[in-house]
This record gives sequence, C-alpha cells and structure tokens, in this order.
Amino acid sequence: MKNFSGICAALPTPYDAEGRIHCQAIKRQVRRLIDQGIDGFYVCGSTGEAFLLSQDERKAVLEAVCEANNGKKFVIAHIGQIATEHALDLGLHAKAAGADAVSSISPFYYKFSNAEILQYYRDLMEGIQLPLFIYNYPAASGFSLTPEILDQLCACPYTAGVKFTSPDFFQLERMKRAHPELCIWNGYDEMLLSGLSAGADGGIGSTYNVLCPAIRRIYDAFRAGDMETAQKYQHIANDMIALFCRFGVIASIKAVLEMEGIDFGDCRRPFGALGEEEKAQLRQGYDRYIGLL
Ligand code: MN9
Repeated sequence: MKNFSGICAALPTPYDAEGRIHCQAIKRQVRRLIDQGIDGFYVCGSTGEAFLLSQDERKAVLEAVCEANNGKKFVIAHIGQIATEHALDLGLHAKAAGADAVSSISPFYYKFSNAEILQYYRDLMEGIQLPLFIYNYPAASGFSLTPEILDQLCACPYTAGVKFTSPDFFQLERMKRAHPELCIWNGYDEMLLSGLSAGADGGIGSTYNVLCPAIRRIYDAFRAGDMETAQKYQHIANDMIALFCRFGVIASIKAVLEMEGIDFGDCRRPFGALGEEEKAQLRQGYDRYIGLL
C-alpha cells in the first residue's frame, strides 16, 4: 500500500470546445503537478464536478489520470453517489483502472439515517476491497461524521482514513487521537496549517492545482518544525484562496490554469462563467503571488 500523506491535488475536470472530457488537458496537469512535487491525486471529487458528470465520464477521467500518473504518485478515486450500486460500479472500475484507494461522500439528498450511511460505507468496502477514505463534508452533505461513527467504521480493515472538510478541528483532533493509524486529510486549503496542527497527516485540495509551490512549502516547513515559514506561505496562499472563494473556487482555478497555459474550459452549467473583470483580478493576484514565492 502506498504511503498516504502529504499534499494531494483534487483535480478539476477539463472540457473541450464541445463540452466533452478533455483527457489530454488533465494528463498535462497531472504531469505538471508531479514535476512541482505533488504527492498524489484525488479524482472526480467536488472540485472535479463529480455530480455534473455521467458514470462513463467519471471513469474516463480516472483512466486518463492513472495513465498519466503511471504509478508514480497515489491516486484516490472519488466514487460517491446516492445509490450504493452506482458507487460500487465506480469503485470496481477504479480498482481495475489502478487507483490506490477510493473515497466517498456520504449519500445525500434523502436524509439517510446514520445506520444507512454506515451500511453504505460497509457495502463499498466489502464490495471493492480497496482502502477507503470517508469524505466528511457536512456543509454539503448534511451528514457530520462523529468519532463514534468512525469507531464503528474502523471495524472494517479497509477504512483508511477521512477527508476532513470541516473547520471543526476539535473533531479532527479527537479522530486522530482515537485512531492514530488512520490518515486524516485536511479539506479546507485555507486552513491547511490549522489542520496539520490538529493532527492531520496531509491535505487534499483544489487550490493545490495552481498553488502547489506555496502549499508544498507550508507542508514541508510544518513537518520541519518551522512554523514561521509555514505561516508565511499560508498567508501567501490565502491571499489567492480568498479571491477564489469570492469568484467561485472551481471556475477561478480553471481560469488560473488557463493563464498557465492549460485550457480546462468552463465549469458545466448550472455553474456560471467568470467575467472579464474577475479574470483581471485573478491575473493581478496571481502575478503578485508568483512574485512572493
Ligand atoms: O477538496 C476542496 N473542497 C471543496 C477540497 O471543494 C469542497 C477545497 O480545496 C476547497 O475548494 C478550498 C476552498 O474553500 O479549500
């Protein structure tokens, strides 16, 4: 099993002029991030517009990523769906395609009981038999993983950890304290240093696609015990992330990728496109960011 820690990019999904998955663009981005020192990839999660894609499209994106990665870094396939069967289908495909692990948001929209959510994860782990990271994102899913539910999930050996997208670092600390063997991923990039301080083993983030050099320095400085440098780069990253949050995170990342020479296209509707004024502000912020590295 690969070592799951460090910084992992949540990849956006690129589209060509006809709106189809643009495999060449995502392959370029994978190779570029490897050159920049990324540790792994998270595919077709929130950032990858998972719920705006068909099953076949999600499979095609994952195959392109695995091909470009060529076994170098770890690949985590997000297989979350509302229906267990659909998630299983994605998970079995991910295993065949060579993913190192899977991850899933809890089933949403209907208010499933905790017991049903537990069963969903058990079914995935038993059916797929790959390490699984629970994707805890209460603001989007309406379900908040508790240390008690995590205890129950840990009865299954495929529970590899949690993607923790919540600002409740007390919960993160409790989970890591009770299960030091699990890998806990910090989910909000603007709070990476806070998450690491609370015990996270690494981070999974959308903004790592365009801020990898700064994020790398936050992580490495923290591990080396150099909090001053870690804070410095968290501030530098956050000046950009604040802009992304204002204009829309995925669209902003795609706009910056375009500035860097990789065309990812717009997000799928109903996501809107960025205006010229927003792009100009991103350009300004990005130039400032590059100057501070
Ligand atoms: O994968 C991302 N989370 C979501 C992690 O998209 C929900 C984060 O990277 C955020 O986009 C980022 C901005 O808030 O922290």
